[in-house]
Amino acid sequence: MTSTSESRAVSPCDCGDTGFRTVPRDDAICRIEALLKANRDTTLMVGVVLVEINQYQRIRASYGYRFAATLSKLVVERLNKELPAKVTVLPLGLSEFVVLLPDLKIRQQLGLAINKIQRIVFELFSVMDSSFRVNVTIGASYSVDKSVDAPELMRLADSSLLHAHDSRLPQCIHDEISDEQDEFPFLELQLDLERALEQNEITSVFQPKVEMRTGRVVGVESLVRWTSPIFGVVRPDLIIATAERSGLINNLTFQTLNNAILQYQRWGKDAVPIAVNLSTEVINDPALMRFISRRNIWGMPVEALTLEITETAFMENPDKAMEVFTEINAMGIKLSMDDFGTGYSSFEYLKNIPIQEIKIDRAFVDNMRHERKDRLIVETVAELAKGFGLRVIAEGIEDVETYHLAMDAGCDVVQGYFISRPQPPDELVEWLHRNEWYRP
Ligand code: G
Ligand code: G
Ligand code: MN
Repeated sequence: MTSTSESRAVSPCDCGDTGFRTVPRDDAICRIEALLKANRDTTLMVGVVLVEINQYQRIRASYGYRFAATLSKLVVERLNKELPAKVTVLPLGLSEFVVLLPDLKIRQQLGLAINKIQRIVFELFSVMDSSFRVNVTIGASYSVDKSVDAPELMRLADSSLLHAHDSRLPQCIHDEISDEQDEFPFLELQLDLERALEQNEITSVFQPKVEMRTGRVVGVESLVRWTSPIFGVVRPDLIIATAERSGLINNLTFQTLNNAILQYQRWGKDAVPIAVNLSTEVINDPALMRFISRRNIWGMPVEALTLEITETAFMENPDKAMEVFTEINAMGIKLSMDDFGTGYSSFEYLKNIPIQEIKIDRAFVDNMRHERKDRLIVETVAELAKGFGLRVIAEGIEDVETYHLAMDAGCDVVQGYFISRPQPPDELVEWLHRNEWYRP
């Protein structure tokens, strides 16, 4: 039997075709090309807006394909209905649409169109008898430059969408991404990071935390450092972001934990408690729990280890984080909530969360010198934390004035360039012996 495409085609069955049909990307690019041509002798610009429904796989997995496809269809229909007739909406996939704006006079019109799209989709949809709210991420481009062709305009929109995702932004227009980022060879960086992890090239520096009342160093925070032979010094946030994006974050975390343990042993009688930062991805991974529960390989008492996690990471999946925190705590390891004040914690979680320490974000701390409101925030957080029996750290103390303000606000411990910059292990030991930090 010949298997022609016709004989293989599936005809709609009677179990309810959703009627959702996508348009190939090639066709969309042809449409863009036609719009560019029509504008060739004018100053008008073409805008390309990619709209992606967030968590689409989750919607499909939870409610089923028919529900998800119906929702997609409703999104397209509503966009078509509410946007001006000259605007084209094309579904590229179930969760991805492109909106073509044919005649922008100024860039601001693109921003307005994006706002409008967000507002249109955010209104409740009713799908198969239930109400549903959609969140989207948007990446957009426009033909600022007459030399730009349709495939390039599409690429710029794709790159903006990716950037929005990576930076957790609701939207991004291509001219908001710096050239540096656009041209940055992320793939090469990723490969080199993978190699560096295999060859133990990642090191840690340590920044002291000092108790104000006694002047005692109560511990250090370990911060990752890496000098790549290809890229030179790589910023820690870029190291972390690259590791998260490429599935290397577990390796990186194990490495930093190992660094901390080894360092603790090497310090011998000079050893101080060490805090290690954890990123969100790691919390959700059972491998972390297995790693830290193998206590027999430890050359470090569990009480000497603190794990820091940002408030934002915690709130991404608070129930899961609570569960993991409880387990970690049960092993005797301390927990610290980092960058506090930037992540919309609910008091409900704060009330029950098994942590021992709160670190007030340095944005508030640093601004105490200038704004009474920031002083008030630090005071209030300190009071709340103390009420809950938690240690309060003010991070990012850069001068004596802020040091005193932190003390007056009721913080227990300070960390920042004023006390000490993060230091390599040997220098830190010398520093501990000199104990040269300012003690009022
Ligand atoms: O010095 P600093 O520039 O070191 O660090 C920048 C950011 O990177 C901070 O927000 C810090 O929490 C984070 N960071 C530093 N080291 C680590 C690490 O080992 N693991 C994780 N997950 N984050 C780290
Ligand atoms: O997010 P986390 O709190 O882990 O970040 C620690 C980051 O803060 C590191 O990048 C560290 O180098 C930086 N840092 C530590 N002390 C200071 C300080 O006094 N001022 C500034 N600007 N950054 C600091
Ligand atoms: Mn930290």
